[in-house]
Amino acid sequence: MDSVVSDAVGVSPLLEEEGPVQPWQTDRTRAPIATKIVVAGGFGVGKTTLVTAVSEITPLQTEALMTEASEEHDDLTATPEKLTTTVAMDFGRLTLDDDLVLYLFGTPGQQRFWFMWDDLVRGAIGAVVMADTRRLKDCFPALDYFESCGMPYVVAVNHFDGSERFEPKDVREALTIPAHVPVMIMDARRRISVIETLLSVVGHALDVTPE
Ligand SMILES: Nc1nc2c(ncn2[C@@H]2O[C@H](COP(=O)(O)OP(=O)(O)O)[C@@H](O)[C@H]2O)c(=O)[nH]1
Ligand SMILES: [Mg+2]
Repeated sequence: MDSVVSDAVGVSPLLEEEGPVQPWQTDRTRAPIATKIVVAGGFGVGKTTLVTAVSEITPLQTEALMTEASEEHDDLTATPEKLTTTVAMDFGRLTLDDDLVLYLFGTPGQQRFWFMWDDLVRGAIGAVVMADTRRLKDCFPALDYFESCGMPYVVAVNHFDGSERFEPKDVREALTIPAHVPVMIMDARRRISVIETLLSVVGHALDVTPE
């Protein structure tokens, strides 16, 4: 069954043997492509904001009120107004062009939830690593993770009000991001900006995936 789906566009020899190809079998608009994209980055960088900005379903969030018990673990100096924290993950869905459905999975930022990452990234085509220029080093663990597992990723700098603006090339240098990895400046609160970022993940994943 898998081969019928994946070969529907290229018209598989298997289908020809089984009779004439029906128009619906080659009509790409009839077979939406569902892909999974992971959204990672440090605590408070804007992952939940990004998923919420584009999701057409009410994003599933597993936010919990921050308690005094998490105070010493979760650094709030850059986002003092933040009262909740993602303890498991964010989940949202975005349909583009009717035939490309993106499922977004936001990772929990805190180190104590890293044991979940291997499950969370399974089957994903790529990832967004969000960075806040005031706390660039917070995205190192995510960069290391995707580099080491070979998953295509783009770096998305989420600009917070009042933070100094940087050019993508400055961020690339500061984080030593390889030349083939896209680095973009975005705003997690703006739908268009988030869509641009997600499309660059899809494009980059297609570029780096061997035929
Ligand atoms: N000014 C500004 N605030 C943002 C932006 N993105 C997120 N925030 C705020 O920063 C805080 C942390 O964002 P959140 O999405 O919860 O971070 P997460 O821990 O990565 O999920 C929230 O209060 C957001 O409203 C942004 O682009 N600009
Ligand atoms: Mg969150």
